[in-house]
Amino acid sequence: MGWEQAWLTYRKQNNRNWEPYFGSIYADGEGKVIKTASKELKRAAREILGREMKDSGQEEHAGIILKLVPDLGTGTEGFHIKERNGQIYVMSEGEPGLLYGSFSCIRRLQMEEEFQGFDKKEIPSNPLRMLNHWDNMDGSIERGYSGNSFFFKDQRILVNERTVEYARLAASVGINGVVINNVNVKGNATRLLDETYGKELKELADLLEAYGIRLFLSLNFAAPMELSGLSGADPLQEDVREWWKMTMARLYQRIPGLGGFLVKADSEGRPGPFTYGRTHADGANMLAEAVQPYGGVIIWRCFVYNCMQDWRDKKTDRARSGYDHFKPLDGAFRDNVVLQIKNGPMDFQVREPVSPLFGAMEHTNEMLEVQLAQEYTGQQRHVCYLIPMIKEVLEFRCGGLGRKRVRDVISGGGKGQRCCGMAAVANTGNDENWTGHDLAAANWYGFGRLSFQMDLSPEEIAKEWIVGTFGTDRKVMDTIKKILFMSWPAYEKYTSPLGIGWMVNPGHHYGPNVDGYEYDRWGTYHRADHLGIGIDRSEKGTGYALQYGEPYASIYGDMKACPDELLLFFHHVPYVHRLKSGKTVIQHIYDSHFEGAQEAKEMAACWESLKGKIPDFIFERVKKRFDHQKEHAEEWRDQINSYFFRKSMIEDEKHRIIY
Ligand code: GCW
Repeated sequence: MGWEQAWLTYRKQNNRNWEPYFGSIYADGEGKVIKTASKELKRAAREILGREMKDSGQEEHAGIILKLVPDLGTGTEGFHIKERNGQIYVMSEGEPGLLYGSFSCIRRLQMEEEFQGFDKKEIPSNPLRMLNHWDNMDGSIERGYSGNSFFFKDQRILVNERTVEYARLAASVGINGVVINNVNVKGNATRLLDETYGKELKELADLLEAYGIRLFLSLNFAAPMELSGLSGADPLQEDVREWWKMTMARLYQRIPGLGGFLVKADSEGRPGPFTYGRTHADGANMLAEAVQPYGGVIIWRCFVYNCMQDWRDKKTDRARSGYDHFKPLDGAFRDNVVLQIKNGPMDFQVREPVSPLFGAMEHTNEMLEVQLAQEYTGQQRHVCYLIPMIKEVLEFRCGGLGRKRVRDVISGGGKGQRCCGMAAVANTGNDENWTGHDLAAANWYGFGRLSFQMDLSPEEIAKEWIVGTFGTDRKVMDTIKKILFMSWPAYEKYTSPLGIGWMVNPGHHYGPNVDGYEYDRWGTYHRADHLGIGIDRSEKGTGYALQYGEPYASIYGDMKACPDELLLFFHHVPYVHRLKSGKTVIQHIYDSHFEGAQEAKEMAACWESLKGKIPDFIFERVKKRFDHQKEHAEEWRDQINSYFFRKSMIEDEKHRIIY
């Protein structure tokens, strides 16, 4: 077929109890999304139970009933499933809720669970649950590790069966918005705004809409100059503002269902309001005003920093920049603007503190951005299950101990906000298995499920994903679960120690290079010398720690209170500094690198124990990646350990060989 079904791989099952339900279906209404829901249930019944579900003209004779119920209390995307006397009612106030409810029933089939007495009400935690694709129109993907784009090829938009399968997978985990093009909008991608791609975009938007997903685009702030030759893109200049209004009016006329736009401005060479001496609120509000009449949303990224900063100044610190730029603008953004904030203040390292911007802007919509594309976490050649990390971020008490968490802020905190939620940089591509590494699909699945239901635990999510993908064999379930939960800690151990990060090669960002941070022309990012390592971000240093509210400003700012795993992010310490664990920093570096590389071997061995239990071609495909990971983990171990051995000239207490 050319691609696989990931977690929607249906296996035949024989459960007589299910039969009464999956004989016929009654769908209340003719809407596009209800039709999809009914189609999906039929497909699952056919492939799992070998049954053709009939359309029933009457509610009382159907096994499954998809029913729109006003004032049900579910909202349009929530659902209520209720089994009663041999019938399953899937109910919602809106069509998308019926689709999510249907996928919930299908998950139950996959998990081999009974329906009798089943009664479940679920309301999505977040209004926006989005995937951001960094796909370029030539078909390449920025930071893509799973082949080429399935949205673009040779400057054209693709709409085909693969797109349908993508929409199914995304909708099945609750994704409701998709940005199809790279935030670095260059070349033809700027033309996504004009009529050049109007027809294809409409087709794509329609296709996605049938799965309850809205299409979003990344836009180029300098589009008025590039498309119409205006002399500038000053957000306060009348002709620029008019241009955007007119452009949006035309675009929304072509594609009324368009969700809105994602904007990267004034960052890494992208144009933005700073050129004109304007603020990011000026820039975002201009666009927000232009899309307001059509219900559009402007998602404005806070990843704004000057990569050419002169680090010799002690207070200069990239980690500070998000907060420094945006905090003063609290309250200045229009209601249909949401700020999209990366989980950490730097850039998707394996360990970072949670960005201090969360919860710091009481009067501004905020949304979380995480990166499933494993740019800094093994590029989908290493396994790295990121859901436990994302969960930690969501649970972080950004408002202070016992106070509000990141999840409360981004979900709108019960204030009925529409403009907030979660976004992930997608890890998908045209590879047959979608994500390059088969186990990386757990991150796509997990992100969707978690964004829909933040109460789910990483364990529950892992279980569902394993069963959907590989079936219910106990040994397969236990082994893959073990691998997933070892993977993030192991990756952290054999790569960068104690929160320091960035020890990768410049450009492609893969593989060990202790001094590889490309934006540091004035010395090494980690500030290691023969005595110590780490960046002083306390009050005496860059002052970054002070961007947090209490108690974090005090905890992070104090070397003794700072948690071990973030110590070098916040402090410069001697190699002989003792951690809370009792070890010295240098001994921790040695030990964790030996341990991590050993754990990579263990994970590989776990996988090998599954031979014969999962399809051969998948087994071999994943084994190859583990073979590489094992070797590469050793390379990491050796490079990091020998670098710090030579720098510090302190012997490993355990006298292991350090190359
Ligand atoms: O991490 C950096 C990546 C860039 C990316 C940028 C961003 C899309 O290396 O490739 O650009 O982040 O998030 O904008």
